[in-house]
Amino acid sequence: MTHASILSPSRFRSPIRGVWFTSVLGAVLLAALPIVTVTGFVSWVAYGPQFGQAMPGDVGWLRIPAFEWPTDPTWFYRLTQGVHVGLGLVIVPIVLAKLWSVVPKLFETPPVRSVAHALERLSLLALVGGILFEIITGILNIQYDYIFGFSFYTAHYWGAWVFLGGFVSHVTLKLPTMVTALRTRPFLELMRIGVRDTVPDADDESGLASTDPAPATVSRRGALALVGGSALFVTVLTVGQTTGGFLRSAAILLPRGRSYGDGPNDFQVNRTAKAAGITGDQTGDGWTLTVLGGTADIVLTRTQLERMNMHTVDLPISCVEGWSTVQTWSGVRLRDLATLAGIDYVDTGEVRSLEVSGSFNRVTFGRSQMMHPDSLLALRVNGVDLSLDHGYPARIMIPAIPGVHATKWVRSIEFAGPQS
Ligand SMILES: Nc1nc2c(c(=O)[nH]1)N[C@H]1C(S)=C(S)[C@@H](COP(=O)(O)O)O[C@H]1N2
Ligand SMILES: [Mo]
Repeated sequence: MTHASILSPSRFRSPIRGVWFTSVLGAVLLAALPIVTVTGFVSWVAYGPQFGQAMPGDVGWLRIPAFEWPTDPTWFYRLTQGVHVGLGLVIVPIVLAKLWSVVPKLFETPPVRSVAHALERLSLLALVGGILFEIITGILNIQYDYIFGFSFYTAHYWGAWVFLGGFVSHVTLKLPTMVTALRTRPFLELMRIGVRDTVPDADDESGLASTDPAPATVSRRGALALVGGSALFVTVLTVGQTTGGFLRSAAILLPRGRSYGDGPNDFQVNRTAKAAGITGDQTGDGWTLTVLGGTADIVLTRTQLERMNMHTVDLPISCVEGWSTVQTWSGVRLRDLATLAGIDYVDTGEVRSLEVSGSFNRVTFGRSQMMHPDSLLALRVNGVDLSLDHGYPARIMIPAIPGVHATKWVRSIEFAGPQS
């Protein structure tokens, strides 16, 4: 027996296989995948390509038209990225079911029959390979230790384009088939049929139906309920990272959901002070903030900052990993710091952390992000000093930015005017 025969169509004998079942799953994915794709690409823009911060940086002509990332509504990145990761996880069972429903076709023999057929197969490879690659790299990135030797961002970005190429060609080729299949057999009618009355689709010419169907062990209704139930289960395991509350302990797919003590600082920590190599000496009484870009640099102690005008606002930390949390931050407005340094027109601001290594120890923001009345150098959260893990003595909090730019353990801020 050769390997191909293990996957030959005759071995897949469920009578529910066929163009109708595949089309139902296809229709759900057709609605969901564009949302996952667009929210993913939008995240690339949120990192600030105009400041050389989007990853990967050099993407040639596959550059997404950059727009200035908005600061309002404050929950914008929370929504786009929460949807990207959340929906991306929720559709995993649906993707797997869809693959199950077409698996004999993926391994059909002969593998290539004509030029047109070869192109169709190539687009399938891009589609299936692309989506599995995106799911696997995405899931690995939200776990603590990303295990690949290559950059997640680069891999996930290029993988997305491969997937998109496969997706667009596949939809172009198969949409008419899907629409016909769904029109021919009304969904609700089929949902009334139990296991005993489940029979193969009549004259299915798609090549998806079993050539030698066995008696049904599950109805189409039962199979779709299983897939839908799995998607729901993933939802329950996922939403707690964003909603908080009791569901947070159920958010096991996103491991930053555990507890960090009981106090006002008990919310997700991305990278602890210890992991970032931040020591007590650096953040003790000797810590100062340097503000650069004015006529003279100014150096402020934490006590001096505390005496400035305090502003309090609810802002989210929205991580690229999909989790988010809204907390109440208090601190000094960034624009007040600019004024103090004698700068009247700010074009960009560059923030640096005490953290020496890592790609997130320095970040540049645009004018609207620096000047927003709710953009803070935060000193306190929920009425108490920031904990060391949340960035004590001071961190950046700006509306609608990706969490990765909410720099902790800030050491300096440099304002720059136009073309300086
Ligand atoms: N200096 C520094 N700041 C940082 C990070 C970091 O690794 N180093 N991680 C960022 C990321 S990815 C996120 S999501 C937020 C998380 O903030 P939190 O740990 O206070 O929840 O901090 C950001 N600020
Ligand atoms: Mo993050």
